[in-house]
Amino acid sequence: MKSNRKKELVIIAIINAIAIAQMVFWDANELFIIGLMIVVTIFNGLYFAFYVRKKNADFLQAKKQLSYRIDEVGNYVFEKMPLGILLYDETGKIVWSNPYIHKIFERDIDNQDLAMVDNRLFELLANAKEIFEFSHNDLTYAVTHKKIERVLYFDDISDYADLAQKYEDSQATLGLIVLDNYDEVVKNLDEQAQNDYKRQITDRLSSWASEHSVMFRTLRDGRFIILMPHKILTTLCDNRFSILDDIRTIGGEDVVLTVSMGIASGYESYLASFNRASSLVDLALSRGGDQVVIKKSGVDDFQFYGGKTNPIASQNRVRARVNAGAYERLILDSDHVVIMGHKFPDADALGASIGLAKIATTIGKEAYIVLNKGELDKANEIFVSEMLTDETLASYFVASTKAIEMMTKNSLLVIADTQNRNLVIDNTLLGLTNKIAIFDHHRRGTEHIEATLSYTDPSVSSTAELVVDMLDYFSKRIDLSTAEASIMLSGIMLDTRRFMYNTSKKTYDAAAILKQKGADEKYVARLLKAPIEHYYARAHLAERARIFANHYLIAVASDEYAFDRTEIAATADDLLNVQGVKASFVLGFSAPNDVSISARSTGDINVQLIMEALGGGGHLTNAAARFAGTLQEAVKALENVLLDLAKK
Ligand SMILES: [Mn+2]
Repeated sequence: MKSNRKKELVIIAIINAIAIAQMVFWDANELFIIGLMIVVTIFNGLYFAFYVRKKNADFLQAKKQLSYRIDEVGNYVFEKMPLGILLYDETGKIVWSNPYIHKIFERDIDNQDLAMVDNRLFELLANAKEIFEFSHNDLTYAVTHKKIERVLYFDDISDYADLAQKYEDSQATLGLIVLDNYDEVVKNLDEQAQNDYKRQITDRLSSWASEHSVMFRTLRDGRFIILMPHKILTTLCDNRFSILDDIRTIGGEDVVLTVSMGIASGYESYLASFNRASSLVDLALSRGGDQVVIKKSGVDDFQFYGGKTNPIASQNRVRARVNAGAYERLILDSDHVVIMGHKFPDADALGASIGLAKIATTIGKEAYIVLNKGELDKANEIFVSEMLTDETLASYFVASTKAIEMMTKNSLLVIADTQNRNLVIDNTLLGLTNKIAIFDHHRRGTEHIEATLSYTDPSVSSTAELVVDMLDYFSKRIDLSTAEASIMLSGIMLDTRRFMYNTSKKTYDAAAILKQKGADEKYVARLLKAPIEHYYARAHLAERARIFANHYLIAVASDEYAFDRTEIAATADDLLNVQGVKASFVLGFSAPNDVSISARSTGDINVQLIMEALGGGGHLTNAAARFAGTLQEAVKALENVLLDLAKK
């Protein structure tokens, strides 16, 4: 029909054109032709007019029909489609909503206050983004909020949300369980008792696993693998891994049996999960064992559970021997050795560094210790200036800028008394060589330095003790001067608060070895002398101590004075001697917007976990954190962590 009319139009147009051409070129006097032309033209005009009218009528008809149909669709969407629409006014009153909204809230909610209908939703409107999730009666909606128009659209995404939850719940989760220090713990028991303990631990773990539908298999002696969907891990976390406490009861008072676990969830393959779980177990052990470390793929933070006992001193000297051998090989393979401690190096960092430097020079390589003399605490200034009066010792030290110049790809960088990349004196050095060795007695945090050799043991009192422990195992005899032995001894004395805390039999052995190698108490006493300001600072801080939640002592410095970290730490040590106190916390400014917090515990409370919650770290009985903010904010944050802890 349409194409027919087009043809007609074309024919008429051609006739028309011929007529006009005739009018122009033919003889204009011939009346008949002119008459014919006029008739043709009039016919044409009429035809066109009729055509346009007809077309308009068709269009209007179609349009009328379409808008009717659009209305129909609109009504259907408003009334029947699973899409909720809600309009509210500036006071938060619902002015109109479609039937689907009534279905969601199971009643007509028009003319009611949104806050009264669902306060959660009302709060979400204030805070949330343009599109947010909202759950009601077991269903989940994606709500689109048009703030300016004051309209909410509810789209039921329960199926999708269920699927997402199912996906998360079913993520493959793989864990490794190891017995901490098992061989050492049981080595003095007869074989019958040893086997008995091993069987009891395996039984306890296996029944815990089957109780939670976790697949459990023994890999080899003292190592187990567990496999479960992620949903089960959630319940284990809800129980806070009470299995750890359970295992600890097996040994009773005398034999401390503990396990550590590393659990990886959501990795792309089982192999990746297994490798991840292995490194998580290492992290758990380096933090002292008796704990669970969990890492989910795509989530930055680690989760820690347990860690309630103090690490048990390992009596086994195999590790000292193996690590001494590895250190010697690394030294021999390198051009020279550069040793670096933590920022504001204390007696332990310096003592350990000197021991490690002495080992390197005895083996036949040059060794340097990084020290920036302008960056010292008041107390350590005395220590360092006393130390530098000895010419041989003074020749070890170089500024970090100098060390950077000297560094080659074939230098061995040794890190002492820390393993945190943010705490070393100058972390540019870390990127300048591939050969790094770490000697440390702190628990490993998540910001640890990747190293070729890492000898770390949180059960050892100090890094100086760790170094002394290795002295016997080098191919050459390591002799120390009186100054060197005395500085190493003062490191042990500082970190054990003069043999009051964290000591084991090995600590006294190390002290005896140093004494034998020439350490002198008078020299040590001179090194550990404190400036008078130190006593003023401690008096000021102690005076301001107050009891919090029965067992804690919190001392907050006045915000008029800056305090050295050593002063804050020493006061926390002092305050732990107060009767009935289980943990002490001292807070003071070191620099504007930089609050230092030192925490000490008698052992009943894990201050490491408390300081970790504030972004710091340390040991069960001795930990610290730095807080960016005001003193008042830091105290508030600390109190919140303590109150949270009390709830658990
Ligand atoms: Mn130390």
